[in-house]
Amino acid sequence: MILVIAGGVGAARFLSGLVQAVPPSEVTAVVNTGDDTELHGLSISPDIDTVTYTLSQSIDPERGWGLRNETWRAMESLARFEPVRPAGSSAAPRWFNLGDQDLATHFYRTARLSEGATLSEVTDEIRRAFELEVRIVPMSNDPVRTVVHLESGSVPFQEYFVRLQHSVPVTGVEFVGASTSRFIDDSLITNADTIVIAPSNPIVSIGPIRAIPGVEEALRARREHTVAVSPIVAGAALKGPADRMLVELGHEPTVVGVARMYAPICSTLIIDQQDAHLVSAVESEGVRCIATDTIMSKPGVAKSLAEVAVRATPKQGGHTWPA
Ligand code: FO1
Repeated sequence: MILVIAGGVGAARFLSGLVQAVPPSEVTAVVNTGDDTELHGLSISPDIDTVTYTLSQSIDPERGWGLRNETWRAMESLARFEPVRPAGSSAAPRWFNLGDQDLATHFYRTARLSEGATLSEVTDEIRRAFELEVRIVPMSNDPVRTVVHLESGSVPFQEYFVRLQHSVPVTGVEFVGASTSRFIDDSLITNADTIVIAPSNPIVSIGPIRAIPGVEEALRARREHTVAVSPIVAGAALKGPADRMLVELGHEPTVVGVARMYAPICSTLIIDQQDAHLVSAVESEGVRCIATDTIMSKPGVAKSLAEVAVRATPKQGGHTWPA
């Protein structure tokens, strides 16, 4: 079994390549829920939905979130209420857009959670509804919420990422609830033939998962079987604020900086060929380094990258690869 530690868009693209390289039934994605939020009265799990929508090829390819061929009638209709909404009310937050089809997913998840279902139960129902074989599990069934500290105060993750367009410097991040949360299933880490840290934001996508008690130790114990794919290419993130956050929080926004963050839990880091001149610098951090094409917007790269990643570990995902 191949366990992929996943955030949003980059992880979803990697997973869509991995399921072309090995049978989906051999893959489990454990997904960050620190981005989760309650808005419009609905329970929203953005990274889980991006992984689900991408693997079912329903994702809107431009946005990288939400569904393709989307309409926004419900959101447009909320505008009517803005003039009458009392100050301080969080109703009708039009800065956070929910498409009409996407609403169905949030209606279903919110209703099932309110009946007492766990997030992992609902996530599995939704993944089956989208006819996926890949197992998709939340990092925890307990609430963990990423809070971003700014000079002007602290905001929930989605307010930083969407309402503020992540255009403000970050002074810190906090994973509220992580210290009392339980990892979804320890056997996922102990039994995996290969663990892949997907090309997600090391701080706010991979960080919340590492912050769950016991996870860091469990990952250290499997370090030899763990490979990471750098989300930073030529000193920049391909999408989102990862490079700026690394700098703002005192890390080096390069593949060497990523190697330093991941060295305790992974033995191989895959970097893009644009950073091939940094292979030895990465290896001086105690991490084996492989340079290859990691720009998954090009056809076929996600699959070839996934093969390189899984085959870089001793048990190669427990998969029998064609000779
Ligand atoms: N991102 C935006 O930039 N603007 C939005 O209005 C927005 C709405 C949204 C709704 C549902 C969902 O699952 C994701 C949504 N996202 C939006 C993306 C989301 O903020 C990010 O996917 C993650 O939280 C960061 O990986």
